[in-house]
Amino acid sequence: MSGALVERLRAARRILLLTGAGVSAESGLATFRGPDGMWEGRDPMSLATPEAFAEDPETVWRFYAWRREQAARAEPNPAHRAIAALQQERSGTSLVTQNVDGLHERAGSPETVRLHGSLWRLRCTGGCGEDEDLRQDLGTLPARCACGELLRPGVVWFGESLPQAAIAAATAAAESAELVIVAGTSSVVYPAAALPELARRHGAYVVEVNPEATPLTGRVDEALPNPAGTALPALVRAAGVRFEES
Ligand code: BJW
Ligand code: ZN
Repeated sequence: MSGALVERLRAARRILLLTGAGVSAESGLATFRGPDGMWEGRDPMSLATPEAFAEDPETVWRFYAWRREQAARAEPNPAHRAIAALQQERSGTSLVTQNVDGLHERAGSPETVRLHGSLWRLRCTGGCGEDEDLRQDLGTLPARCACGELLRPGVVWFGESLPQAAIAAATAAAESAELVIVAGTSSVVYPAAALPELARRHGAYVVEVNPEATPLTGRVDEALPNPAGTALPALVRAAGVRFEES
């Protein structure tokens, strides 16, 4: 961690945290593009599409039921908790996540901009507009809406638009941030991957937290090649926020 970064952490009024699946890796959740990212021998990328759902909704529903079970069993880790502590302490902090697992919320993050939706939401594939919290057991999969059409997970698949309000909030946060911390993302999925670049053009100091190099690594002000569960608590403490690991 450079002196310039410590300085920014102390002084920045607007900080943007952009997170991806790697932030939940230390909670035991598989990332998408890692070697452990398979489900029943299939690449999760091949299931996260509207085409896969149209072709075989039951398989896609089973995949998301499995993902929800994994997420429900997982606990937030020090990375999630450090981010929540920073948000609580410094009101100008924004959290924008690509994750759908709900662990930021469970760690106590007061506000989370969810770019790719949530495992804990449902939407109707028909035109009835149903969009609800998932509360009870869905019973037989694929689940059906009261209107008779199929329900689908409330997540964003490839080729689909991101929620308008989320993309607007993320863009505004990127344009006004003095410091951006990008943690646990491979930075290959757009438009999320364009946010650090946008912030940098608007003058932000951009830091990446990832043990592996990504397409973003060469274009940041500082790359910290450490796991998020170690790096984020250290960054938050360097910002002057008291944070206890447990
Ligand atoms: C650790 C760690 C530890 C591990 N600590 N780190 C411009 C250019 C090219 C293509 C496009 C473009 N604009 C749009 C597109 C098309 C497409 C896209 O981006 N394609 C590229 C892949 C080529 N984008 C879209 O379709 C988006 N929609 C859209 O743009 O609509 C308009 C439009 C459509 C078509 C054309 C043009 C415009 C929608 C994207 C939706 C993504 N959905 C998913 C599934 C969500 C539901 C679910 O969860 O199942 O979102 S895909 C998947 O990838 C998921 C993730 O949120 C997302 C990002 O993954 P993430 O979080 O980065 O995870 P990994 O696994 O990739 O990386 C983990 C990282 O952690 C690794 O780097 C590790 O090293 C690291 N790590 N341990 C810190 N302890
Ligand atoms: Zn419906």
